[in-house]
Order: sequence, then structure tokens, then C-alpha cells
Amino acid sequence: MRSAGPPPGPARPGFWRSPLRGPWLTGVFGLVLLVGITTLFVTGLLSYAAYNPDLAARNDPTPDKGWLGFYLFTWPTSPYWLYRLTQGTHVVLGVVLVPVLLAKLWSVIPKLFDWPPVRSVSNALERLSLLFLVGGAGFTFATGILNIQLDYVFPGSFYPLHFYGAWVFIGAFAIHVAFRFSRAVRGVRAGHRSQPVPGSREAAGLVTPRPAPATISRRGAVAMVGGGSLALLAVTAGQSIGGWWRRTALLAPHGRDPGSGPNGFQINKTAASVGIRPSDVGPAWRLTVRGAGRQEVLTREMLLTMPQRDSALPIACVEGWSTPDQRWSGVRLTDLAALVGLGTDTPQVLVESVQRGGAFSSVVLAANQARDERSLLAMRVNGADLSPDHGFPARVIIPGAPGVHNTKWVSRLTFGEHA
Ligand SMILES: Nc1nc2c(c(=O)[nH]1)N[C@H]1C(S)=C(S)[C@@H](COP(=O)(O)O)O[C@H]1N2
Ligand SMILES: [Mo]
Repeated sequence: MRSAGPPPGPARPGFWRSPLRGPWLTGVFGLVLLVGITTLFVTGLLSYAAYNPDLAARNDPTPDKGWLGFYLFTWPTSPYWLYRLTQGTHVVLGVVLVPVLLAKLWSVIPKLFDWPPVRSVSNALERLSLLFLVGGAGFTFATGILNIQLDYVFPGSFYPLHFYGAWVFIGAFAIHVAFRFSRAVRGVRAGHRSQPVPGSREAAGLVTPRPAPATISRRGAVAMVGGGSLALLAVTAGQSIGGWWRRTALLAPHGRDPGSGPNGFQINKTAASVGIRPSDVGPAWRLTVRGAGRQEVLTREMLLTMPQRDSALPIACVEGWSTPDQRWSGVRLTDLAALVGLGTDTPQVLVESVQRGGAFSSVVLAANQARDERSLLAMRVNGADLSPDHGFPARVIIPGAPGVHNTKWVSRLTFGEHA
């Protein structure tokens, strides 16, 4: 079927003139994205599982997930660096793939201007799926990057946006891979020199009939994009490694220098920024422990007379930054459960802080987390009292858990089932 009249502007054959475009270049970028985006999706799903959303409504930042939560499982406490690895990978890879994503879009631009715009019902469906693919990629990458760079620009709503956006994107992505995978492999196998005849089936609408002189080779273009990704890796990865490496994280939010001394490591929210008053955490502070129908109220001094344990554990935030292991010391959660008469089969525990409201002011930890002997209500870190910003008088620290589950300024622990 032919439409009357010449196609307009960018839909004209020969409007796009780069001799680089062709099945090889698109295939290379496509296969890199296939591996990269699959990894992003899996680590993203793991991040959601790490919140233990099925345990309590307050743990679930993306309500109404329905059957999209089919895969959820109880997040383990070992290895203790698990979330540091999965979320560091998720965030760093998401940043590093941006040049590849843009290069892939550039390589297929002529196809966006296919003329006539719609040839048949199946062609219309295919183009509609591309809308979800390109829109979904842009939306998911943009929400993720805005969230890590601008520090919670979407208070409360980031999680549902990123979660549901990712599912729409991955649906379109899976369809796209199913239709294009073998073409991408063929394109790459044919080699960087091969350039099919414009208009042929193998050219797949990518090869220009009116090539301009080349200013760079196809391999050079891939190297340039790879160089861009490596540069982003170099200025991003340091925040996930933490410690000294944080200085290299030029793109990291929250500044690059967390100060020195025992409390000189990354702070997410300061006490002042979440409205903690000095009187909340002063001498009048008490810890209430409840469970099995009993209740104990303790001062910080009383906590310090209980057996003090050490745990070397990192803080690993959903934003992708982490600290190296810090040496925390305090009272085991199992010892606190024992205060109200609970045995070693410590149940789940609701942790509440003195903070008034806010998504991170409380959490329900699963039984496996409460029972782990590395899980502490920490009062000290690296040999000093916790600083006000790291959660003085006491905070929770759990192996393998996302940073947000390490509640600061804790005032109440309730063991057992609760609404
Ligand atoms: N009460 C309370 N606890 C909290 C938070 C908070 O905002 N309020 N932030 C959490 C988040 S998102 C992270 S990553 C860690 C950061 O701990 P740090 O600031 O000591 O590094 O604390 C967690 N504990
Ligand atoms: Mo966090």
C-alpha cells in the first residue's frame, strides 16, 4: 500500500544520513541493553523483596501490588552485604547504561519516522508497543535517576511510580526482545563492516539510502559510547563502595565528605531534617520493650549494663550508596526479647522511633532478622556513642537489610504479631 504525496520532513528517505546506522550498530547496543536491563529488572525486584512488604502495610512503599508481588520471599540476613551488592549494582548500572540507551535510540531514529505511520493492524500494534518501550524506558530511568540525585523528589510516590513504570517497561521490553533478538544477533554476527543494501529486509529500515561521509567508524562510535559509560562508572561506583572511594563519586548526592572520626560516615537524614527535638533524645528518653503481654521501660544506662555485643555491618541505602562495615555495639534484639520473657524463637518486631510521622520512622522486622545474633539495638559505633544524626540514643542495625530498615532514634520495640 502506498500513500499519496511525498512523506514529510524526517520521514523522507535519505533525511537521516549517518552511514553508521545499520543492523550491526543497533544489534550491539541492543544486546548490551538486553543483559543490562535484565540485570536492572532482577535487582529492582530484589530491592522490593528486601523491604519485606508482605510482613506489614507500613513496610510496603508500593501499595496494591496484587499479583505483581508473586515472587516475594523473606529477605535473608546472610550474606550480610547482600543488599549492598544488589542495590549498588542496580543504581550504578542504571546510571552507566544511560549512554547506551541514548545511543540505541539514536541508532533507530529513522524507524520512529516510518512512513506511512501505520501500514496495518499488526504494524499499528507494533508501533504502539514501541511507544510503551521508549516511554517506559525514559520514565523508569528518569524516575530512578531523579530519586538518587535529588534526594526524594517524589516524597512517598517514587516507589509506586518506579515500580509500576518498570513493569510496563519490562512488558514492552520482553515483546521487543521476542521480535528482535534473532535480528540483533544476525546483525552483530555479520560484523561491523557489513552494511546491507538500503531497503532490503536485512537493512531493517536502518540503513540510509543517501549516506553522508563518515566522521567516525562504527567501532569508534561503540568505543565512544563505552567510554561515556566507563566515565559514568568512574564517578558513580565510589558511593556504593563507600569510605575513601566516596571522594571519587562526583555525581553522589549528600556531598562527598561525611566528616571524620568514629561517626564519620554517610548520613541519610539528619536529626534536624526529620524534626527530632533535643528533648526527644535527651535524659528523658526511654526505650519501651513490649511483647507476650509484658512491658519493660529502660533508660540508656540500663541498656548499657546489659551484655554489649559487636557487629561489623554496613549501611546500604536504596539510593545505591553504602558505607563499608562499621563496628556497631549494643544489645542483641534476642536479649531484648528475653526481657519480656520471649525465648530464642524471637518473633517479628515492630520498631518505632521518636520521629513524628514520615515513611522511615517505623518498620516491622521479620523473625529471621530479629533472631539473627548480629542484629542489634546499637548505642555505639566504632568505639564512640552514636552521634545525634546516626540515631542517638539507640538505633537498629540488621545484617543484609536495606538502610531504611535500620531505624534511628528508636523508642519502642513490640515483639509479636500486630496490625
Ligand atoms: N527514624 C528514622 N530512621 C531512619 C531514617 C529516617 O529517616 N528516620 N532513614 C533511614 C535510611 S533511608 C537510611 S539509608 C539509614 C541511614 O543511616 P545513617 O544516616 O546513619 O547512615 O537510616 C534509616 N533510618
Ligand atoms: Mo535509605
